[in-house]
Amino acid sequence: MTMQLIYSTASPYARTARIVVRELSLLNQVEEVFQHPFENPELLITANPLCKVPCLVVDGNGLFDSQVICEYLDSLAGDKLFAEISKNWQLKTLYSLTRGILDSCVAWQQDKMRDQSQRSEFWQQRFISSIERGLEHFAGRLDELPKGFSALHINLVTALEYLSFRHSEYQWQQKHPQLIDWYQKYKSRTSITDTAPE
Ligand SMILES: N[C@@H](CCC(=O)N[C@@H](CS)C(=O)NCC(=O)O)C(=O)O
Repeated sequence: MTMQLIYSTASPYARTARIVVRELSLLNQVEEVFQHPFENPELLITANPLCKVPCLVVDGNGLFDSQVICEYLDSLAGDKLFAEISKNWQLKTLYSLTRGILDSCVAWQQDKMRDQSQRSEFWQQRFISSIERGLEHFAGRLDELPKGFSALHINLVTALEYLSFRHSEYQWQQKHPQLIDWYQKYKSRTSITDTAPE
């Protein structure tokens, strides 16, 4: 069975799905199709009425959003990346926190894309504060994360690299030095280097 994963290179959500594909050695079953959502491509709109990436097309049906795609792919490969998370409410909550941090990072970027006069200092500060508190929460709990490389690790590495990519002025290494050693352990994995945002 060949599935199509519709993605854009800048999307951190799409990146998590692409990392999962590589971690689970599913590249031979998943064809990655680049589409820019702002161009409203037919393939994407047909598969996902929200016209957002990522979207996985399986037997003509769209699967979304990124969490659903990642969990679906993991189920095909024998439940590796979510195994510990799905059995533990605290880990599930930490996983949700990684998604919330990604949401704030993307919302902040969307605000930056507006004309200067339409940007909101209020909302930017709220996004930045939630990112800051979220990463501090992790900085104090690194020993509570799943032992192996998991879906939670994937989201957190993706969030840190998205900050470097879109919000370098945030200087996450300076703000959260406890996360640097943790990040160094994972940043050279092929799944990570292969999917770096452009
Ligand atoms: N909750 C969704 C968010 C997906 C999302 O917002 N993707 C963005 C790219 S980062 C997108 O496609 N935006 C297009 C739009 O909002 O029209 C997920 O986890 O997949």
